[in-house]
Amino acid sequence: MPNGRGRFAQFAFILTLAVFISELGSAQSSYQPSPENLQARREFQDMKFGMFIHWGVYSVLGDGEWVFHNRKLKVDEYNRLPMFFDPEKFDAHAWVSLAKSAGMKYITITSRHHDGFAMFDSKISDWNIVQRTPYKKDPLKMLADECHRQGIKLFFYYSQLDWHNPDYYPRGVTSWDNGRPDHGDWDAYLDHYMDGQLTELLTNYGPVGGIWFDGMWDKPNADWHLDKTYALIHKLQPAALIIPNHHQTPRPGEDVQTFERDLPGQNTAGFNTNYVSSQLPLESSDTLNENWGFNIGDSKYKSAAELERRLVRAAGNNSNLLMNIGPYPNGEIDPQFVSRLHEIGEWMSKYGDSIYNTRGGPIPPGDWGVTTQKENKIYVHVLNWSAPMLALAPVTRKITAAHTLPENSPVEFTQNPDGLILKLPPAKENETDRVIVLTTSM
Ligand code: H79
Repeated sequence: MPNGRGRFAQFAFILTLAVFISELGSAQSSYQPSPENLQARREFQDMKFGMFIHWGVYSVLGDGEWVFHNRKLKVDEYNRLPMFFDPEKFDAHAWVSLAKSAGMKYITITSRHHDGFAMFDSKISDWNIVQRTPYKKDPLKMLADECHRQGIKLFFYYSQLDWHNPDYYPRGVTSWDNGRPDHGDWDAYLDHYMDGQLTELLTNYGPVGGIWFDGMWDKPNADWHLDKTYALIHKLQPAALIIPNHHQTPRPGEDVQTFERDLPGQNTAGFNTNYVSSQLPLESSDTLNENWGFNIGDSKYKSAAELERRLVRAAGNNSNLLMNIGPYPNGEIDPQFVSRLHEIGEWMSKYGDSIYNTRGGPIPPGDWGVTTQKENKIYVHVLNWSAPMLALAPVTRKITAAHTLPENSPVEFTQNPDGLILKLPPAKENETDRVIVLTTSM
C-alpha cells in the first residue's frame, strides 16, 4: 500500500499521462483551416441562399431518389435505368439563370446519390452518365462552366453511402439483398473509388465551392478514413468547404455545419443534433415541395411567402438556406418551382439588403420574428406579430434611427436598459416580413 506521498506521486503521474494522451489526441486531429478556407467560409455565410438540386437516373421513375431502396430492386434491375436517362432539354444556362433570378448565390448538385451513379465523367468506374446513358455527356461540366460564367458558386453533393458498389462492405443500416456478393473491399471503396472520384471532381471542374457529404449515417461506427479524405480535398482545393450531413457534432477538417430540414439546433426531423457550432458557418436544407428527387405524385409546393419566411428565419439564426428542387428526367424544371423562384427573386430584390452579407442579429429569435445585422445596421424582421407595439430584449448598441424597408419611412422607437420598443407600421396585405432597419452609433 503506497503512503500519502507515494499516492500523490502516483496520482500526479496518471494526471500527467492523461493530459499527455489527450494532447496527443488533439494534436493528431488538429486542423488549421488555411487563409483561403477561412475566406471561403465568410463568403459562404455572406451568400445566405443556395439552390439544392437532386437529379439522377432515379428521376426517370418519378418516385424520389430512394426508389432503388424503397422498391427493394436488384442491382441488375436498377442497371436498366440509365438506358432511359436522356435529358435532351437539359440547359445549364437556364438552370444557373433560374438560381440567379431567385437571388440564390450558389448551387449544390448531386454528383452521385446513394445509388452510386456518377452524374459526371468518371474514369474510376463505368457506372456513370457518360458510359451508361444515351445522353453520353457530362452535365456537371456544363453546369460548372456556366456557374463560372455567371458568378455562381458550385458545390458537389457526394453520397458516401453506396447501394450499388460491391466494395461498400460490410453494408449499413439501409442495406437489403439486392444481389451483391457477401464480401467486398472497404478500403478499396474509400481509397480508390471515393477518393478517386473526389479527386476527379476537384480537378476537372475548375474552382469548386465544396463537397456536401451525405450517407455516413448508414455506417456510423465504420472507419471512413475521414482525415485522409478531408486532407485530400483541402490539398486539391484549399478554399473548397467540407459540408458533412452526418447529423453529428462537427469534427476537425469540417468547414460548415449543415442541418437537414431543420433550423440549426431545432431537431424537429428527429435525426439532427441539437449542438450548434459557434465557430462554423451554418446551413439549413429543405425541399420546395416534399421530395428531394423528382416525384410525380408530389404537388405539395410551399408558397413563395412561406419560402421567404424560411430564408429570413434561417438568416436570423445565423444560417444559410439551401432550398431544393428535383428537375424532371428530361432536364426541364417544374414550372411550379420556376414561378415560385421568380417570385422569391422579386421579393429579394426589395428585401435582400436585410439578408445578404448579414449575420444573426443581437436579439434572440422568437415566434414573433428574428433579427439580422451587418455593419451599423440591425434588421428587425417581424414575421408573426399583429399588435402595433413590439417590445424586444435590450440591445447594447445605441440606436440612432429606425426606418422601414424598403420605403425608408421613419419608425418611432424607445430604447432603454430594459428593452427596445418599436411602434410598427400596419401590416400590408399578404406581407411576408415587415422589416425595420435600426441604425446604431457603431
Ligand atoms: O439527399 C437527400 C435525401 O435522400 C438524404 N439526404 C437528403 C439531403 C436522406 N437520406 N435519408 N434521409 C434523408 C432521412 C432518412 C434517414 C433514415 Fe436513418 C435512414 C432513417 C433511417 C435510415 C439515419 C440513419 C437516420 C436514422 C438512421
